[in-house]
Amino acid sequence: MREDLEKIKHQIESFEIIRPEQVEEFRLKYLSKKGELNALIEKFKLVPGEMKREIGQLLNLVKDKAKTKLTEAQSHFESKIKENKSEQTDLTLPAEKEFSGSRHPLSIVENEVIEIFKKIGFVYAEGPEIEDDWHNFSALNFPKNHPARDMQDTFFIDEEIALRTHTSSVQVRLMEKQKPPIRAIMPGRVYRNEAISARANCFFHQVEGIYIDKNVSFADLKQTLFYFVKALFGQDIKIRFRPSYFPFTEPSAEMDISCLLCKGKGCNVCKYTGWLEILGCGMIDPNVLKNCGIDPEEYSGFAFGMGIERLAMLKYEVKDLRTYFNNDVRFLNQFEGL
Ligand code: 2U9
Repeated sequence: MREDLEKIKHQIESFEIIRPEQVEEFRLKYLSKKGELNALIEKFKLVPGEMKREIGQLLNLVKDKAKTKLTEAQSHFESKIKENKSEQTDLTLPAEKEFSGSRHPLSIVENEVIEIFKKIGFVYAEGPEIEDDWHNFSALNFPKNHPARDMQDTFFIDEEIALRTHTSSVQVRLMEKQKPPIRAIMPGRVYRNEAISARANCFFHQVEGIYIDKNVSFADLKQTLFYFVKALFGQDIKIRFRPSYFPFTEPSAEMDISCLLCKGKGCNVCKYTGWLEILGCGMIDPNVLKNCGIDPEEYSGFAFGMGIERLAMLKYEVKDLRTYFNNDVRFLNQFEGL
């Protein structure tokens, strides 16, 4: 019996499995019910008691060897089949669409605004989001008791330092550094201490602009903004100005454009007025020029400011402000390629 086992062990070791059909051949020869190993198990019953232990161990060893060889061969041919499948890809099929990411709608609008102003000589400027009282309020003519300085409207870090409430602080820094003529726009994130809702958030994005030179007039302001809205919303757009108040401009105005949806006829977007409020503007207050080291006798300037969320809401008809910030890819994917 020992010799038989040694012989089979040798045969198993030298059995070459080169082709897939040889896997089954091997199994049938050694491991099936009618295979050679089972025949030996039958013979094992006749082995005398004192040899049972030694022969039994050898029998188990040969059986394990055969089983290992079989499973190795099976997995070898299975992975070969998988490889072949991937090699046989049908090249005539249309390519699968790969999503490459998209720009955020607010970035799209911000970039558009920057490009429009760049064309008429405005440069781009940036500044810190954490500001001191001087650059965010005092230099801009905010009286000490102005409501915007209230804790309810501003996120204070300490008595002197706060998160900027507008990007005007960047203009102040620019004017302090640079002599006129200055023509610049400042886009950026600003913070207001407000409860989050469909129409308000504790932060939003602005683009502000200033133009300071000799003899800059309200007519320059009007024409510049008219050029801007025509470039952004189309040549048919109409504008109107309403008087307003800002601490940093005098006179101040708010500018409306004819409703994009109903073209001025009246609809629920423009609340049946035919007009949409789009930005605030005015002539820079002489006090603000003085605060920033510019002589108001020699120079004058205009300034304007607008919310990017509002522009994007009008452009893409998004009703709820929170849609911009909850990172839902179903919303964001729609801007792919813009
Ligand atoms: C300096 C002097 C003046 C920037 C201006 C506005 C009018 C304005 C709001 C529009 C909607 C902010 O986003 S919003 O809430 N802004 O109405 N901003 S004039 O005036 C300046 C800026 C800097 C030195």
